[in-house]
Amino acid sequence: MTAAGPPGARPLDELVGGVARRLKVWTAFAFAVGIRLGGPLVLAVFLVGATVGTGIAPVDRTAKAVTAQMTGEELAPAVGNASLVDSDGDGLGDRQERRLGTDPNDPDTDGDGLRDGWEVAGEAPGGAALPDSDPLRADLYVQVLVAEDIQSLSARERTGLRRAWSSMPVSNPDGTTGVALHYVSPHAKRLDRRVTLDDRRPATVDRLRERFYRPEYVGAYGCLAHQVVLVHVDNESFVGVGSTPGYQVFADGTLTRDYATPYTVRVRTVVHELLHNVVVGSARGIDGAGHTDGGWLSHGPFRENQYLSASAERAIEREGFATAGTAGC
Ligand SMILES: [Ca+2]
Ligand SMILES: [Ca+2]
Ligand SMILES: [Ca+2]
Repeated sequence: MTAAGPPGARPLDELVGGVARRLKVWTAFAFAVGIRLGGPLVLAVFLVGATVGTGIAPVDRTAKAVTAQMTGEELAPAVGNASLVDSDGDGLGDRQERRLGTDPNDPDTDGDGLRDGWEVAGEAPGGAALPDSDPLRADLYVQVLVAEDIQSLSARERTGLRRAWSSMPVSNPDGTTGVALHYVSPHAKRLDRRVTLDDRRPATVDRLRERFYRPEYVGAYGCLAHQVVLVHVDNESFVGVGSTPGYQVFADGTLTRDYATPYTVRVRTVVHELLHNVVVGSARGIDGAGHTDGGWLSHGPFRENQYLSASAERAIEREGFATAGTAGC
């Protein structure tokens, strides 16, 4: 893990007119992280195929491999069965992909890190349900954990978080724009403990990540769902952290003020940190710490920065979510 230095931090009270916690600084930073929990997902696409039904080939085999393993009576009908060909190994046969409009040569047509076969089946290997997933539209699955003494996200905040992502100008293969954010459980899980983040050193954040991004909390969603942990941040220099790429963010859950915007400060923090999870920092217009001049990924005033910058948009459209196979998952 390498730490990205804190970019130019600006006091929150300067940004929002002198209200809120003095000296609390709006900043966030990205740090390279290797998710070590959960281990690599085994692409047992054949399970997906079994779920999806007819027309789905054994997942991780090319047509050549499939036919090579067939013998005698099995071989004859299979040779002429183009539906068995799964060129990209995503659990959907080429023929079915053409029918659905997905790319038979790209296992993740919409670049959201979820394989086409999983999205069609609505379930990932391991049993994690992916309700409302769409292989032609970016989906982001989010789990919210709330530390003791922290208010759960209100219905308005949950709607705001969804709205922030759905309004992003990211083009999808089906012609729509935006990212569909889904909560993996209807209500945030409450931790029976107070969690305080008092520094943002990678080692500290890493310890918290290992503590909470584990099956006990994230269940079958390891390497699938992005975990949002609302905690107490006892430090004047930051309000949240997010790994890049990664599946977890921490945000100061005490910042419930909304400053007359559709988003409370903590929701804006979560949007910012989740973007760090999925946007790589090397794209043009994005600095080494993963920040942009304006928009959600900037440090700017809340009111004027509720949009996705063109550079972040390009990064997502070209590369897909940075977590798609690059975070040790
Ligand atoms: Ca396929
Ligand atoms: Ca996908
Ligand atoms: Ca999708």
